[in-house]
Amino acid sequence: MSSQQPPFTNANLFERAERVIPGGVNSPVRAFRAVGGTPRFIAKAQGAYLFDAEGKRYIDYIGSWGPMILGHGHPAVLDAVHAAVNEGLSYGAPTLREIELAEEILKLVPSMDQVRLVSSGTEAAMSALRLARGATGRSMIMKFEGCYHGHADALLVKAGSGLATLGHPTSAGVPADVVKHTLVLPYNDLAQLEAAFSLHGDQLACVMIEPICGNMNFVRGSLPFMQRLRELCTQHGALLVFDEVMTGFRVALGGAQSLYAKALPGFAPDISVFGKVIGGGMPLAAFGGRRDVMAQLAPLGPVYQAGTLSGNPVATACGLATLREIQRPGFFDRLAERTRSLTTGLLAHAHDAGIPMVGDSEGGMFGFFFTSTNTTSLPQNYTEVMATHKERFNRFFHAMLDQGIYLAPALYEAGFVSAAHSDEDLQQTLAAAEQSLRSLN
Ligand code: KE4
Repeated sequence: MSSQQPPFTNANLFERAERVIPGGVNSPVRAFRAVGGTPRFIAKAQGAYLFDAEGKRYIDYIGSWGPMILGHGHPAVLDAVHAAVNEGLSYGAPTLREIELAEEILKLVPSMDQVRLVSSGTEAAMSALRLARGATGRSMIMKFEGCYHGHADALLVKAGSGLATLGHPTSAGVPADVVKHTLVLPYNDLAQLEAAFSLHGDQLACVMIEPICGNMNFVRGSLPFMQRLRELCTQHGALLVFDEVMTGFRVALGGAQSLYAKALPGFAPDISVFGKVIGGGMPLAAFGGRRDVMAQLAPLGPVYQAGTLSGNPVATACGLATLREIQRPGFFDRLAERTRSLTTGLLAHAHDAGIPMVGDSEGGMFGFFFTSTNTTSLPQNYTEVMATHKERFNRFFHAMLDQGIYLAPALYEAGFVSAAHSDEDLQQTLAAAEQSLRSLN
C-alpha cells in the first residue's frame, strides 16, 4: 500500500514531504534542523493547542510565529472569515474593509498617517526599503546583525569586515552588488552607531531595526541606543524604519514603538512595518508612515509597489476581527501577566535545578537563554545570543516536546503566549519545564 494513505506518522509524512518539497517544508525553520529530530505535521489547532498527524496534543508557544495572539479558532475571527468567504475570495479592487483595517491600524499607531496593505512581512519590509530609498534619493541602508526583515535580497546581509566595508550576502543567489549598499552593525552598540553615522550618515536612506529583536530570541534595543539612533537619523536625514512584524500588536497594543514613546516622549519611527498579528493567521502585512513619505508611492508618486492579493477581502476580515478583539479592555494586561508568570516560572525552575538561564518578556512575547556562565544579564547582541548554550537549549526543546509543549525549534526564535493559554496550560508547561530542566544536569 502506498504511503499516501493513513496511518500517518510525523516520520512518514516528513519522508513523503521531502520527496516533493525542498527539505520537506515551505519555510526552513519548520524543518527542525537547528534542534534536530522530526518536525511535527500539524493536522488541526484549537485554542492554545496544536494536534499533530498522530493525534498528539501540544500546548503551542509558536502561534504560527506570532499571528495567533487570540489562540487558534477564535469564534469571532472564524465568523468574520466565514462571512467574508461567502462574499467572495478576491476581487482585485478596493473594498470598504481595507479602509476599515487601515483606519484601525492608524488609530493604534499614531506615528503613521497612511498605511499600505501587502501579503507578507518580507513584502512589507522590502517595500518600506524601496520607499525609503525613493523618498530620500539615497541608496545606502543600515541594519543590525541578528535582526531579520524577511528574505528580500538587500536585507539578506551579514556584517562586513568593518564600518568602512559594506555588507556581504548571507544567501547564495544574492549578488554582492545588491548588498553593497547595506551596512550591518552590532545591535545596541552606541560607539559603532556613532562611527557609522559620522562616516556614512548623509548617504543613508534609512536604518531598519527590530525594536525588540525576536529574531535573536528576545533582545531589547536599549533606551540610550534607540534615543541616539532617532537623533542621528533626524540629524542626517535618514528615515528610521521600525520592523514591527513580530512586535506589532504583540508586545503592546501600539507595538514596541508605543513603549519607547512612553520612555522617550515624542519618540516615533518614520516608517513602520507590520505583519503576523494584523493578519490574524492569514497572509496580510502592512507598511506605513508620514503622509509626505507615503505620497511617494504609486499611483501618487514615483516609487512602484503593487500586489494581486494586497488587501485581500478574506485576509482583511481575519485581521480586522483580530485587531478588534485585542482592543478589549484588559486584554494586554492579562496577556502580559500570563507571559511574565510563565517566564519567571521558567527562571525559577532553572535556578532550582542549578541551570543558568536568563529570560525576559513583554506583552505576549517571551524569550529565554541557557547562559554558559552564571551571568544574570541578558544577551545584548547577536554575538552574545549565539554564545549561549545551544546544546542545552536543544535538549530542553526536545524534553518539552516529548511532554507535549511546543516551543520554537531554534534558540534564536522568540516564544508567544495567546489569550487562549489557561492557567492550567501554564501550570502544565512549568511542571514539564521543571522535569526537563532537572534532566539537563
Ligand atoms: P514573513 O515574510 O515571514 O511574513 O515576514 C518576514 C519577517 C519580517 N520581519 C520580522 C521581524 C520577522 O520576524 C519576519 C518573519 N519571522 C519569522 C520567524 N522568525 C517567520 C517564520 C519563518 O520564517 O518561517
